[in-house]
Amino acid sequence: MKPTITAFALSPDEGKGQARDMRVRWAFEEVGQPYDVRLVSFAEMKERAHLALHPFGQIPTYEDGNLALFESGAIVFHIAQLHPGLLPSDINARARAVGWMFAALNTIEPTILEAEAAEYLEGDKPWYADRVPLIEARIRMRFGELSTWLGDSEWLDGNFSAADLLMVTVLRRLEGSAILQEQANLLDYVERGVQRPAYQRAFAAQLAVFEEATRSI
Ligand code: GTB
Repeated sequence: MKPTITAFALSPDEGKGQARDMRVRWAFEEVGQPYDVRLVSFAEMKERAHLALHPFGQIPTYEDGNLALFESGAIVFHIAQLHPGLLPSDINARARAVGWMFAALNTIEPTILEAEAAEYLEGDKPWYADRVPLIEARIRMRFGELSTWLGDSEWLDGNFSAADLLMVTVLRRLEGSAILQEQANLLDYVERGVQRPAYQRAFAAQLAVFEEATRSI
């Protein structure tokens, strides 16, 4: 039996790899684990059957046998624990990689999400123009710190790991933005990540869903 994940039936990003099933698809591709995808509409995500898998009515979810998981980070971690290739076997190196997984989702990603949420929820409010530079300064600070850590290393801590997989997908949220362009080594880091064959396969699979959905509209 293959694990099954859920993904957008019609992704708002038009299959550009921004929806979080991309992280899970990429992890599967890195370790060579085939998987099935169940596509869900926005309405279906809020129905009882999906809420039993995901309390917040979102994608992605993961089902394998009697295990159901939600949260892309937890799913990627589970895949990395089941299969070699995404976490070092040395216990200390593994702990550091897990630390960087948390850093991607808990220190870097929230600054980016704050910018997106502010634009979406407060973009028409009189205070929004004053908020933007404050939010951008926080992103710049974290990106600067991350850039200093990375230096001219290829990956965050030794070999490519689940931490890099998550960090690259997080940084990609600002692809094309001036803030990311300012950090040349972060740009190169993202590029190294997206050039990985496993990433390319995952991206193509996500894009194919959108193309198929729009062909039949
Ligand atoms: N913390 C959770 C995780 O990491 O799994 C967050 C999951 C999440 O935000 N899921 C989003 C979702 O289901 C899809 S990925 N949203 C529907 C809802 O909440 O009702 C977020 C996302 C959506 C769209 C784009 N885009 O179009 O660019 C990018 C990212």
